Amino acid sequence: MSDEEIILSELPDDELVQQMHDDLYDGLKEEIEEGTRILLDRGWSPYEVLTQALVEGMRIVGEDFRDGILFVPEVLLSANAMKAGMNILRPLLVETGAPKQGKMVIGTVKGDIHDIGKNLVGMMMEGAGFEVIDLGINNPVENYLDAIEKHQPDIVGMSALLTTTMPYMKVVIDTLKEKGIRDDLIVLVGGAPLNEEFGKAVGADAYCRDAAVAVETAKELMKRKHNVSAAV
Ligand code: B1M
Repeated sequence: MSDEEIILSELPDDELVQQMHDDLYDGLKEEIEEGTRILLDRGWSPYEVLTQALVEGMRIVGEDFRDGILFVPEVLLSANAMKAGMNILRPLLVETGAPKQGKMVIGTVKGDIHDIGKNLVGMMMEGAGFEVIDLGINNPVENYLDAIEKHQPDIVGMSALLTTTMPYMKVVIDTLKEKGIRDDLIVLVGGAPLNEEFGKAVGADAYCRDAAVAVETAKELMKRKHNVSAAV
């Protein structure tokens, strides 16, 4: 069957998800939007669509990017298609009416322009009741400092997807220490090349494997922060 003949709405769930992985791979924005809506109409939760159709599709793209089968222009199209799907899910993930939890400033660090994971974390944090100030990509330490001064967040989140940019997280944390504000903040870090050990080494409060872990960790550390301030 050629691509033109595939009618997404006629595919059973598993084939539709498979087709969405292919469409994400091919950077087909409209098809991803359509597939996202169909799964939602069939009763899938926004989180299931996000993880099973979109994030999994991007994982496959990542493998072929690594292996030199896909190149930057193609991956940009995939990223575009992914973002189109995320735009549909965003209001659904965000408007959960969850009680207010706290405030987070989040950004991708200097030298790094990957933002899909960071956006996802922002969305999920908003959905869990956090106010999120998104600094976007390629942030030097000054951007974090300015945002901290302006917004007085509880949490600072940093994202890095490159092994060359992840060390910059330490620059930011060391600067927070120099300014004497490190201990007022919960610092969370994340991104595909990081791990728990790296999070500890740079002095973060926690490394978050994915967006769901970021939400759980943020809630847990906020609870502890409140307990500590109540005890003093
Ligand atoms: Co780039 N890229 N890329 N890329 N890219 C990777 C990261 C890479 C692993 C691909 C590969 O080789 N397999 C590789 C890095 C290798 C390395 O460093 N060892 C790579 C490379 C090399 C590059 C370029 C250098 C390529 C080039 O120019 N030759 C270049 C660098 C540009 C730059 O930043 N200066 C580049 C460019 C690009 C595009 C622009 C084409 C595009 C980005 C588009 C965009 O983001 N708007 C892109 C993409 C899409 C990828 C891959 C394929 C997918 C990343 C992604 O969006 N994943 C990626 C391959 C991979 O990661 N496997 C790759 C989906 C997303 C949901 O997952 O971002 O991991 P992730 O986020 C997760 C968790 O990590 C965590 O939660 C998220 C959701 O669950 N998390 C956090 C992330 N941030 C968090 C922050 C937190 C908490 C949790 O704060 C509290």
